[in-house]
Amino acid sequence: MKRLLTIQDISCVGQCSTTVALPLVSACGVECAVLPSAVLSNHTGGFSSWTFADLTPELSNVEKKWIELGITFDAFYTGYVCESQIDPILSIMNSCAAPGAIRVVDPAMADNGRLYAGFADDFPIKMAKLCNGADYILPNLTEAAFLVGDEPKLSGYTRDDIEFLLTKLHGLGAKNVVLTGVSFSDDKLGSAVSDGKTVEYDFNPKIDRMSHGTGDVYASVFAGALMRGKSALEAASLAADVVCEAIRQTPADHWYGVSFESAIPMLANSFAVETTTNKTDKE
Ligand code: PXL
Repeated sequence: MKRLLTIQDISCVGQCSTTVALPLVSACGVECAVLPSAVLSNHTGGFSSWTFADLTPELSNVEKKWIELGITFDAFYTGYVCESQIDPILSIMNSCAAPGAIRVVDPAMADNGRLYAGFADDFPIKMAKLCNGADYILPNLTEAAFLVGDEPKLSGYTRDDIEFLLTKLHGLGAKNVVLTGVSFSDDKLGSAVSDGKTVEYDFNPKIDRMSHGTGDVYASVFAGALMRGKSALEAASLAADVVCEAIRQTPADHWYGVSFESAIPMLANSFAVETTTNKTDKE
């Protein structure tokens, strides 16, 4: 079994970041180790206030211990992190990598044209450093615009705009780019998957509903599926299917996250190996 390390915050309540990554990566059949970068009482997207315990100093303590114990990872998946954590995270990704380890960076910092609460205007420049050398980056359209120094647009991207944006994102030093929130029609929403030579698209029927935490669900399934040998396009497509199912399962009055828990059986089944149980063995 492959071992993935996710580095992002724990929002104790809010169905995002580590509390989403751990169950979803596990449901893919991939061991998920966690390195919490901060502990918040709840996420910052819609709650009126929150507590924030910064665990930056702990990152290098943990790194030293892992080096001493010879602990390595087949993949790293980063999400919501702060400026002071970028260099310690890059250091861990260098010193604790198993041969051929991949880096999946979700530059979780913005949506709907705005940076998340608490991030300074120059934060995207710091996040760009984490994207440099990543095997996969997974920005939404707002994050992508901020990363390359463009004004974010809420709509109106043509296919040429998207492909120009992808070129600029590769210019940050990312090998593959999965750009989410792409739409060329009123009824479809999806992602553009680029390896720097070819761009492929994956679309699902658009669900007209604002949902928090969908980026974390998407990135977690994408990272887990990649580790199970899916191609980037297959992983993107499965991730989008799980997000859609999670949104469909979310009660209308549940505002702070999506009910990804209800999509776990569907996700786990997509990796289920045909097994025949010998009944007599159980009796
Ligand atoms: O879902 C991204 C996310 C993760 N962690 C924290 C957040 C957010 C988005 O608002 O506030 C703490």
